[in-house]
Amino acid sequence: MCSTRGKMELLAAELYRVQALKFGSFTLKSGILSPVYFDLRVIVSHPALLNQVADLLYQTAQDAGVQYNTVCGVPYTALPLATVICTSHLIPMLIRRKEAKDYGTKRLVEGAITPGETCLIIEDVVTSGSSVLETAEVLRREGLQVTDAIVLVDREQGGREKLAQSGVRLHSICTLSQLMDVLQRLGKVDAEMVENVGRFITENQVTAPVQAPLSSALSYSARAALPDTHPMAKRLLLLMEKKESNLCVSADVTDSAELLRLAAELGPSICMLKTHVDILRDFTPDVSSQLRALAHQHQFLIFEDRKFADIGNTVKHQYEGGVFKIASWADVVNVHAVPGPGVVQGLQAVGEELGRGCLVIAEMSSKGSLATGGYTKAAVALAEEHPTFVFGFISGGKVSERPQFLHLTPGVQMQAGGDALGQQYQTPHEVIANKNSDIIIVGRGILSSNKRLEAAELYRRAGWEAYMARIGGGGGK
Ligand code: S5P
Repeated sequence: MCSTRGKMELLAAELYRVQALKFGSFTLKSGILSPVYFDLRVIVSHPALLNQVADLLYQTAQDAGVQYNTVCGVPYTALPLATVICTSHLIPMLIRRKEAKDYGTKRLVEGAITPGETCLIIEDVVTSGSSVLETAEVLRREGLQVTDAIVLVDREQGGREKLAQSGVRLHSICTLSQLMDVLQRLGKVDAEMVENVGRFITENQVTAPVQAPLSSALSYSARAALPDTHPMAKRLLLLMEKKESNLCVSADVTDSAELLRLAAELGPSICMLKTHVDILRDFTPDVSSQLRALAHQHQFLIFEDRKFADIGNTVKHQYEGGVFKIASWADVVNVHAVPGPGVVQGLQAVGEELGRGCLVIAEMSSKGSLATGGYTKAAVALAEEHPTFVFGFISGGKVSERPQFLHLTPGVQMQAGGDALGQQYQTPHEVIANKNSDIIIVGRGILSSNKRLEAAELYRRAGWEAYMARIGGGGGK
């Protein structure tokens, strides 16, 4: 909000004098005709004003109690502002490259990045919030947290709400209406212009303020940043963004050495490895510890597809003990909803304190599956009732609008079809772009190839491109 009246008047008068804001009739980037136009690029030619704006931005962050480790300006206008803030207050800065589209070879962010740290975004003017959001996404992909953005002017056209929906709080030195009031007081604009601008703001809202976006339109990293996202979902969403992979390989092999070879070879391409540990003919505890080491090395999660389906007391033992001691090495397990809440509660009693996560089977890919309609609804309700342990679903597509939940879909191959035992396949595009699921689970589509890595990369790219198409981003790697 506006700082003290005197400071605000000084700022408004200076911005007006250097023509950083102009009145008339201007065609904006979007094609809309606007009675007011900001061009903050000119302030680099006015060092005292540059300092003044930087100081107010810093003060706005202080007043709002924002905690951060680094600062990044939205390129290019806010770069000098971020620089002044950082040099004046000895804060490490990050620079976002705008031109490096080639993700594979060029760094998108320059400066020392410590994943987990919080980066504050600085911007000159916010209209729809999309420029701030783009920068936030790039930073989040590097493992940074982005919780707040500070802006000189909020044009009040819906950007604040849009950013809030993506987990970014917007703080402004002033809003366009406040700026207009000050300029009217100073005699720079008349009442008619103030009214004109007011009408323009009301008639040009870029997003309906209260309408939440569909969860499928949000990026993985934005969903990771939501307040109630389960820590396991958050980890998974962030590593998906980082590796540009929404591929889970279903490692349905019967030989332990082959399982480990698969994990080592495909590890860099996947976000998750799904196991059926009870089909291994030669399982030893050493296999699970080697698998964990590979998961750590290549940054993927381990999902034991055990499909627990008994009373709470029994599944607790099945999860914790027996030969496999699943809870000790699997990040994620899944349950059938058929026994009711007890099955989740039994697993949760073991898994929650180990930081594990669970998926509820809401639908199945096999022909004639009974998990449809009312059963699927009940499975979704079961998940919603246990948000500290359950973070998503096994399903054919999106079954819940809650953006914190992840959807994982098995029965995926490049061509739709099926096998002789009732399995039914959908394509990666169908699953991710049309059915709004989040992760493709692929078994034989990759395993039956004699070039498994190439096949996995094919699926990774197809899954990622479908995701980019869904959220409206560019191409993949
Ligand atoms: O509904 C389901 C649920 C699961 S977890 N349908 C499935 O096929 N699965 C599992 O996904 C199945 O147990 C197998 O491990 C994998 C699919 O393998 P694919 O070879 O057919 O891709």
